[in-house]
Amino acid sequence: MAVIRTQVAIIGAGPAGLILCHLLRLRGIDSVVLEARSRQHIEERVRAGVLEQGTVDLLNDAGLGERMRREGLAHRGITVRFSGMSRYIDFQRLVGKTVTVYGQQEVVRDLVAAALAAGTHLQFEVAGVSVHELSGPRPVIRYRDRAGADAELHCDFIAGCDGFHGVCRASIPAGELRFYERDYPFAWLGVLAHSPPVADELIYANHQRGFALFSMRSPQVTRLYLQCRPDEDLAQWPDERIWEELERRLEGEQPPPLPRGEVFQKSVTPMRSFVTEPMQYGRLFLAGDAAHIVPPTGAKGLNLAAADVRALSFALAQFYESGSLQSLANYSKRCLRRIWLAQRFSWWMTAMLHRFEQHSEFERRVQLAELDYVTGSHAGATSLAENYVGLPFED
Ligand code: FAS
Ligand code: PHB
Repeated sequence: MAVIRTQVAIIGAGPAGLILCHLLRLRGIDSVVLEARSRQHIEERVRAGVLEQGTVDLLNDAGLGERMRREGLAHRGITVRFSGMSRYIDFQRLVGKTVTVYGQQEVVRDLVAAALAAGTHLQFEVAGVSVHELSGPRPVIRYRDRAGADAELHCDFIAGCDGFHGVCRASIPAGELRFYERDYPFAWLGVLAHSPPVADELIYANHQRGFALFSMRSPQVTRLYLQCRPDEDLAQWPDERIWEELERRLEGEQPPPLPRGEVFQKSVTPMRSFVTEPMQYGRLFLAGDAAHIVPPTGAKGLNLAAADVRALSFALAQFYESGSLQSLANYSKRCLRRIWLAQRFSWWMTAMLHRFEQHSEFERRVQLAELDYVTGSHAGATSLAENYVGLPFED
């Protein structure tokens, strides 16, 4: 049986795991990344699309931003549409920062290419991953490699970057963790289409028929979302119906024309808020979706994963430079403050922009009044803007 030794074992090659292996490499810390799926699968998986300024800076500072700078779309604000009218939130003017639209799968593609070029030990299609001796100084991971052979990975620390459905969080003994969660009574029907976007920047629409989001991946590929039921049957949504429903949710004053095109990806994403506390158990550290989930309305998922591993790479470097475990012991508390601020913002955006069946007519009017206040007042718009572009990192 193969026995591999490393300093940090990373489970999961999503944004969290891949950004972490780079940040560690830049600090001379060795890591091995174990990923259950194939390279092709993770590079084609459609997920997030908006990068905060802080995430963009992190990727650039790590030397990973060349294609992002070339192909990413810098946006200075968003449009919020409600009661048949549009209001623009100008991030640049309000808080002096922008966001970048660059698909998560593009980020992952860049990170995988850079990792392999740098000789990072990255194993795809591993199976049966299990973690052991988490409370001791040398945790062990057992797994089968892509050829089906049993193997062991011995390390100083394990980074659990294996997402919401991974093994790491589930391996922590019951009672050691507290969970905070909220499921929403709706989901997002998301499509990718070969058509120019509705507008140069994102439009978030609150409509009587439900929420809609008009985003993009490039000037030729649009990314669109519709609020739907959690158990929505995609077979009931032929392309024609999707375009019609999107048009209806744009109706009102000067509705922007909705260019149509071939829909080449369709999926339903559940809406959930979830936080695990603490994000550490012995020598196992959780990061990204393995520890927390936000509804995508605030575009925070990928950005929170990047912020977690930024903090974790600092703390691990502290250990290897000084032998002190202090910074690692603070990792969870430090990340959770940012996570709860992003949870609040994502919950608030979701509550303000979606249609709640159980809302009374009074609650519906208050929701519209909140949209009017937030988008119509300097103070309200500034609050939305500073959260959307990303709150400063606490260093
Ligand atoms: P990830 O889930 O990206 O990566 C975890 C990795 O671990 C995966 O590659 C998985 O294959 C691997 N893994 C799992 N179990 C393993 C095991 N036992 N052994 C080895 N590897 C294992 N955010 C937005 O802002 N906008 C969106 O539109 C949006 N859409 C989303 C749609 C979906 C369906 C999901 C699930 C999330 C979406 N998100 C969105 C949030 C998303 O961007 C996540 O926050 C982001 O992927 C988190 O990155 P990671 O923590 O790296 O987890
Ligand atoms: C996306 O482009 O996929 C996207 C953008 C903004 C969000 C969620 C998703 O809030």
